[in-house]
Amino acid sequence: MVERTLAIIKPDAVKKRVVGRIIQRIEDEGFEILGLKMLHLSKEDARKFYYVHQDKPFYESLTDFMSSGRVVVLLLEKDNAIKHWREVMGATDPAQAKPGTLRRQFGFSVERNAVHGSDSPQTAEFEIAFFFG
Ligand code: DAT
Ligand code: MG
Repeated sequence: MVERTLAIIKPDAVKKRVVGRIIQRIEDEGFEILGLKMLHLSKEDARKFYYVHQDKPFYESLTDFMSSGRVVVLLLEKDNAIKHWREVMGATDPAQAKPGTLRRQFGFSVERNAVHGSDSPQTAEFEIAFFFG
C-alpha cells in the first residue's frame, strides 16, 4: 500500500554536513520525495511537534536539541513508507542500531540520532500536516 511518512534530518546531521548523503540514501531506497524544506524550529515548534513525549524526562533536552539548529524536513512516499523508513533509520539509540542504518552510520547518542521518522499512520498524518499543511 502506498503510504506517506515524515522524515527529519536533525540538527546534528545538518551540522555534520551529511544532508546530501542522507537524501541520496532516501532516493536509493526508492522513496519519492514529495516535499522538502530546511528550517530552524523554535523551541515552541519543537514542543508542539514532540507533544506526545511531554511527560518524558528527556522532553526538555530533546526539544532544546531539535531547536538548536537547522533541520531538513521531507515528505516521503512509497509502498510501506512508514515501516521502511524506520528500518532505514534503525533503532533510536545509535549504539543499538544495526550496521547499515542511518542512525548507526551518523547518530551520536540516543538524543542526537541524526534522523526522525513517523511511527504510525496516525502520527504520519499529524506530522505531515504540521510541516506541509
Ligand atoms: P524514535 O525517534 O526512534 O521514534 P522516540 O519516539 O521514542 O524514538 O523518541 C523521540 C526522540 O526522543 C528520539 O529520537 C530521541 C529522543 N529520546 C528518546 N528516548 C530518549 C532517552 N531515553 N534519552 C534521551 N533522548 C531520548
Ligand atoms: Mg518516535
